[in-house]
Amino acid sequence: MTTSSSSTSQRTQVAIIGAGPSGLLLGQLLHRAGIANVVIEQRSPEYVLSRIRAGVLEQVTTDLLDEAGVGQRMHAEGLVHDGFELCFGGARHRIDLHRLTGGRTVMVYGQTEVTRDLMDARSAAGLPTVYEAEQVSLHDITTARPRVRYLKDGVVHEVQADFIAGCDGFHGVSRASIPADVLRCHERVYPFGWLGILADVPPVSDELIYSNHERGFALCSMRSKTRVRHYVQCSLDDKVEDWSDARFWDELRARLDPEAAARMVTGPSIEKSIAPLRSFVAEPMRYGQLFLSGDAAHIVPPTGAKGLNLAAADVRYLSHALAEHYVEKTNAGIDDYSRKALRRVWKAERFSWYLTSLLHRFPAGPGDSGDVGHRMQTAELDYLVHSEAAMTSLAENYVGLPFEA
Ligand code: RFL
Ligand code: PHB
Repeated sequence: MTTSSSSTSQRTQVAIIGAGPSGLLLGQLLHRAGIANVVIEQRSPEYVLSRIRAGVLEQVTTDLLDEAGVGQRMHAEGLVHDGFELCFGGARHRIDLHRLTGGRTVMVYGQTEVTRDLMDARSAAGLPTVYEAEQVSLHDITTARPRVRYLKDGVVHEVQADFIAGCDGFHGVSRASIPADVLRCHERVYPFGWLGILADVPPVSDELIYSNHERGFALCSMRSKTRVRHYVQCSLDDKVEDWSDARFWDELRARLDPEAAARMVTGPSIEKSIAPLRSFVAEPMRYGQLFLSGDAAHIVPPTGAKGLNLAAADVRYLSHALAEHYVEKTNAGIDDYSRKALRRVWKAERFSWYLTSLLHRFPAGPGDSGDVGHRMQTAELDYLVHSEAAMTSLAENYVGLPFEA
């Protein structure tokens, strides 16, 4: 590194923007393949770890965390789930993931823990990570020597790289650095949000419960046998302050079947937040030497538990493609990255949209009368839980589709 009083310059192979799960996992996989990388993050590590998000990992994601050498605590503390329950019409119906998919399961292990494990591995390996980087900007993206510039402690720093990985989430700078006439964005914003709480009480059931109720969607999830993560569909106008803990628990109880409602243990929330729901895809996922991964390129509504898993899938394709570039000296993988990643992205978008449409209360459409939307959902749910074919389709999407060779 060369240093002057007001600027520094550093050289690496891959500059990674963002220290969320995409950026940290990519950094770890590249490191294991012998590829130098620097991670540049605008927030502090504490802030990154304070965001409560995903809870369900597909088997392909847990396999990738193992490949990155960070799966140990997840296997010790995570909960393997063989199925989940759909609740409607006052009763619960089990989807047996294990039986329907020839033995596949999902892992309940919080995104916060995944991120912590990746941060620990990164610092143990002594890999460079810049936190609290301000004014991050991308330069010369379409040349062979792209650069990332940022400000830290009043000093301008520059990282010169072969490639830039844009892993900086939906509001990041990477996608915004691609010219508008190159990028095609597809978006649907749903007319409701999810209010989520975290509480140290035992789960309602051993497995997750997804509930379709006239009052709105509800989800009972968990982080461990002593910590729950619950959600209720709420209005986009609602504020967290409108929802006392008592109001939340009453609303959740009202949206469950009588048996689950009776078993629910309540307690003070330790986190409460509202998330809007959207489907979003930006195409292509490559521009020059810049590759987008994770929420920087796409957002799914959380109903299908696909966001983090999709981010991990992008990172898998990108890490393998970059390893091919450096080790086998072929660009075939990086040239095919966007097409391959988007094929999987759109399938996860479809599944997440489908489950969102099936389980939430929607405002009546212009030609609707009576309660057509809710009746259609109930009929579809009734069909689903009595059709082996329909349940198999749901299960194989939920556990995660296989990767393209
Ligand atoms: P992240 O996690 O947003 O991380 C991006 C990082 O980039 C930083 N950043 C910048 N850094 C430098 N310069 C800039 N200009 C920057 N701008 C931003 C940010 O500070 C941040 O640290 O994106 P990433 O890594 O792609 O990971 C994506 C996942 O976080 C997301 O898809 C999931 O959380 C979605 N999700 C779920 N996914 C699942 O697979 N299973 C689930 O069960 C699940 N549940 C959920 C979810 C998301 C939720 N919310 C809050 C939308 C439940 C909820 C409620
Ligand atoms: C969660 O535990 O946060 C969670 C679980 C399943 C989902 C979404 C979120 O579909």
